[in-house]
Parts: sequence; structure tokens; C-alpha cells
Amino acid sequence: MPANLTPDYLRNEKNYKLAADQDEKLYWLEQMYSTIPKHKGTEKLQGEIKKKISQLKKSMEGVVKKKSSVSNKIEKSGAAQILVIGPANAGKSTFLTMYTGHSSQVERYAYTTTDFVLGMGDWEDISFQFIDTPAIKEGFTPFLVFNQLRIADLVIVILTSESDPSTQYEELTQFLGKKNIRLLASGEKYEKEGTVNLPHMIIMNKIDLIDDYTALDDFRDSMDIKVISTSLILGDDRNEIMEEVFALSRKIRIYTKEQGEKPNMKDPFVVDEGTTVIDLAAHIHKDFVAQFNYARVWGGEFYDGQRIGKIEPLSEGLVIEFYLHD
Ligand SMILES: Nc1nc2c(ncn2[C@@H]2O[C@H](COP(=O)(O)OP(=O)(O)O)[C@@H](O)[C@H]2O)c(=O)[nH]1
Ligand SMILES: [Mg+2]
Repeated sequence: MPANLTPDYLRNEKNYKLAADQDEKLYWLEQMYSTIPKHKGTEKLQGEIKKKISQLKKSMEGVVKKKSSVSNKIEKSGAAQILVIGPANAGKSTFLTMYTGHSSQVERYAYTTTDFVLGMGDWEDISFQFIDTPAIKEGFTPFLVFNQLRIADLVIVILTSESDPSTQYEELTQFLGKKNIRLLASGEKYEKEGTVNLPHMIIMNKIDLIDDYTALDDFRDSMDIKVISTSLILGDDRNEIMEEVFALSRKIRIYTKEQGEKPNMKDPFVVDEGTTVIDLAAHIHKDFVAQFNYARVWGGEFYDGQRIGKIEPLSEGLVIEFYLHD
């Protein structure tokens, strides 16, 4: 063992030995190489690390090719699929544990999430699918994360209040930009010329650790999207966070009612904003469209039981009653 190895190097080496997958191993090998003291006594070790890096890179190319030929994206379920992303240690796994009851592995050292962890999180009468991801960092993030971002409905970015928010945010968005993923201020997800544009919100986590909120306030003022400061570990602000998730998902809830009965306020149909009366009929049952006669609605700007046209768009929280031809 050559002398003069620094604590930094030894920590990187330890993480390398603990690493669970190849992406993570590669990351730590590169960290080892950059922290190893460069002198004669370590030349042999430097060579060994370099060799491991190039071997690992080669074997990973094979894996990428093999894997991309099969579907390796997580299927959507619930009202929307939400990817939870951000730098290491910001609180992504904590978010998943607190919001879905899933015991996503929570570790005190960086770079521990090697697989996706997912869970369903309920809010009022809706259920969302949340996915925890490995840290977003150049040279570290597995390609699976970018694949998944292409199909996700929206993104929650979790940053830590312990360091400058603008810097964290810029690093993240710049790196995503290189992968043709853009985070949108708000509005609908869309794809354009190979670029996927995703609505997002920001959670500034760990505010329990700071006393000076100036940087946070400045950051919030400079952003045109929702920035929520919170302490995830304390479980505060759940309602505000879920309300924003719902708003960003651009879904609406429509409740149905049978003639002469009370509306069913338990299981709404969760559909896209802009869904019309006839779209909803088709969504509920294919035979409904042919049998459709007219519909009445309660709520919103309508008077109770108002007859509504087939192609009128529905709005959040309406109750609808369908009248069918025999
Ligand atoms: N003080 C404090 N610590 C937190 C908070 N949220 C998470 N942590 C801790 O920060 C560390 C990293 O959290 P984790 O969820 O694993 O981060 P991840 O790498 O983004 O998944 C863990 O030790 C958590 O217990 C918070 O609101 N306040
Ligand atoms: Mg994690």
C-alpha cells in the first residue's frame, strides 16, 4: 500500500467498494483517480485505477446496448407520473418515504440510490405515482433516468437549503439540457425536435438547517415557477406540495351521478384538462358515445342540473349525469 493516501481518496475508495452498480462504481473510480496524490509512490496504483476505469467503460457500453433493446421504462399508473430529481443528499428518498409510505433506502452518504424506487402517493381522492431517481450529476446519472424523463408527466426538483440554490439549479438544468431535456415554467409537457419539455416545481428542502433565508428568498423571487421551502423530514407543507403537483399535472376531476341519486363523490374520473362531455363519455364506456343523448352538470359556472353540449370542455370538480338513448 503506497503511503500518503489522503482521507478523501480513502473515502472514495470505500464508496467504490460499496457501490452497487456499474454507474456508481465508475463514478467513484473517477473520484479516486482525481484525488490520488500524483507522485512516484502511487504510479502503480494510478495505472490500476485507469485500467479499471477503461475496462468498466467498455463493459458498460455492452450493457447499454443490450438494455436499450428491451423496454426499461416504468409504466405509468395513477393520475400522473412524477419523477423526483435533484443532486445527491437533497432529500429525494426522504420525499418518497414521507409521501408514499415506501421505505425507500435513506443513507447518510452521497450516491446511494442505484435503482428507481417508486410508490403511490394519495392526495384527497387522487393517487399519483412518484419515482425516486439516482442523483442527477454529470458522469454519474444512469441513462435510465433520462429515458424515464421522456415519459414522465412532470418533475419535482429537490434542492438543499444548505448550499446556494441558484448554483444547484443551474448545474441541474444545464446537464439536463445536454440530454435534450428542458424544464418548463408551467403548462403542458411537449416534445419538439427531440427535446422533451417538462413542467416542474422546486422543493427547497432542509430549511430546518439554516437561519438566514436571504438566498432562498432571492432565489424564489427570481423564479417564475413554484418554489416551496420546507423540511421534508418533518413532513410539513404536504398539502401545498400536493396541490402544486395536481395543478402541474393539468388533470381535472369529474364526478358522476345516476339519475335520482346522490353523486358519487368518492371515485372521480381523473382526465386531462380540456376533456369534453363526449370525450368523457368515451372514456367511461365505448357504448356511451353511440347511446349519448344529453348530459346535465352541477358545479363550476353552471346552474344546478344545467344541460350541457356534447363538445363543451369540462372543468375541475364538476358533477355530471348522462342521459342515454334507449
Ligand atoms: N435536517 C434535515 N435533514 C434531512 C431533511 N430531509 C432529508 N434529510 C437528511 O438528508 C440525508 C439525505 O437524504 P436522502 O433522502 O437520502 O437524499 P437523496 O440523496 O436526495 O435521496 C438523510 O440523512 C436525510 O435524513 C430535512 O428536511 N432536514
Ligand atoms: Mg436517495
